[in-house]
Amino acid sequence: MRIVSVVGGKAAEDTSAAAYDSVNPARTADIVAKVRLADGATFAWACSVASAAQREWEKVPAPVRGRVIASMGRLVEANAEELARLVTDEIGKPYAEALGEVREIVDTCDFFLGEGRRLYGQTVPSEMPDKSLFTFRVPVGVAAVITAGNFPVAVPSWYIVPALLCGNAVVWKPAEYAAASAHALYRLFAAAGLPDGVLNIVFADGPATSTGLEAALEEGTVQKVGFTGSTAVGRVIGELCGRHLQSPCLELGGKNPMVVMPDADLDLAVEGALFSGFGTAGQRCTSLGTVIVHESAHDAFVERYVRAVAAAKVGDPRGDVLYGPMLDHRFAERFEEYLGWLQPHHTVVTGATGRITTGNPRGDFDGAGGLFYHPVVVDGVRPGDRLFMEETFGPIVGVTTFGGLDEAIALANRPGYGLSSSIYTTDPKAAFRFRAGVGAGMVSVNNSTSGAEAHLPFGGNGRSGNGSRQSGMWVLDQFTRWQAMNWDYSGRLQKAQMDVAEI
Ligand code: UN1
Repeated sequence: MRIVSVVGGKAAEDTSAAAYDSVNPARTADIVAKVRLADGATFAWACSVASAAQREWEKVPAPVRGRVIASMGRLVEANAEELARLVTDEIGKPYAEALGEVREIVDTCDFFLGEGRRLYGQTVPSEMPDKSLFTFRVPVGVAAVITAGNFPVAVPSWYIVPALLCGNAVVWKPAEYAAASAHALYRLFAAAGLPDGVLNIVFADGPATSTGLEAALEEGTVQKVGFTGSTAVGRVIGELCGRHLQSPCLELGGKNPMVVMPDADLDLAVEGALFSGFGTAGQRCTSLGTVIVHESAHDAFVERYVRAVAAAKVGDPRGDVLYGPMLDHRFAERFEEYLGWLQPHHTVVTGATGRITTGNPRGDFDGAGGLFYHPVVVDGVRPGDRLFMEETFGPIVGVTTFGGLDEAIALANRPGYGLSSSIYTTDPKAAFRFRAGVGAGMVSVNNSTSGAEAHLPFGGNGRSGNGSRQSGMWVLDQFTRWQAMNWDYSGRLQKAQMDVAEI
């Protein structure tokens, strides 16, 4: 499969210099797509094309835009299995999870199609007689959507769907290593009746994207940036947007804690820690980072957790496995770096004593050089350790202990991220106290740190983002701006604050 950027409804064939091979991480000799990468100028040009298209798109009544969103959802649903298979082949996500990811796009469309008939403004009382005040939501303009490849179709849809519904145009820059999945979603969305130029897809590497984005911000053809990815890149994008007086939507990394209280159902906690620690090979922004377990439950928890991890199947993502390979070779290399953070005071309790192989952890997986890693559980991590403080995007989970709830909350907050968190307890007081004390944007009680639903606000604080939220009605505030209108029908000039009616 050969893939090029699509701008204004046309393949942007001849603008690219570089080529990129998107490879199946489970069998690295298989090329899923050959991608032509665009340069910065093409990215900036796409933003100007989107800008022109947006001026027409915003005139389409919101309920009609909602109908287009409905068609997008139906097309994705009708092609769900094919899209999920492609996601599995391209990034190694187990098929069942990939299908769930596609379902999340449909959920997002289901939610926003009705928003086209709401998109409410307000009537507001005036302090003066014979005067009415109103608010309207207006589209921001063009949204540049820059996304990671661990959720190559669902997470982009969290930006694209509401942005389009609100009357914006979009330039989407997906991760190169998930280009084929992104292109497939683009084609389904475009087939739903979007006018040319309203949704554009540009494949570009990091440097070309930042040059292009900077030029577009300078020219005034981008009004909102939505970015999902690492905290390091999020800082760069935040600075760039800040220089142009824009506040981006930043959805960054996490070091998501799970607190296990002494009264917790341990088997349930183990199940949650298995799924959120190792599902998607630990490559979710909501993946579990550290289990913070009460000292009285530590030994029992670790014993059961290690047993569950050892029994878990890792391998061919087309089969029934807990997780497959790393997303691509860069993630594999970075994961090996994280393993270098192991300290003498850590106890590696699974993962072949921490010896990492790039072959199948359970044998030679098809002899195809897949990027598979053993699951690793590290007991005894503590504040100050890099393994405790930093996101480690991969199949590794730390374990530490606490004595009282306040200590557990302090440990949960210590790394300074604030995306997802979880507590296992049967005591409602502990659950609510944890909710109030933890700095995370999302809190689970007796559930894992992963697996957000499409109509709740999704997002983080601190090193996990700038407080912007995706999903649900809250995202409308990202993709619209409030416009205030006052209408004076008194027939005279009434001056605010100066002509206040007396009682
Ligand atoms: C991400 O990894 O960027 O809640 C998002 C979850 C998924 C989304 C993860 N639905 O884990």
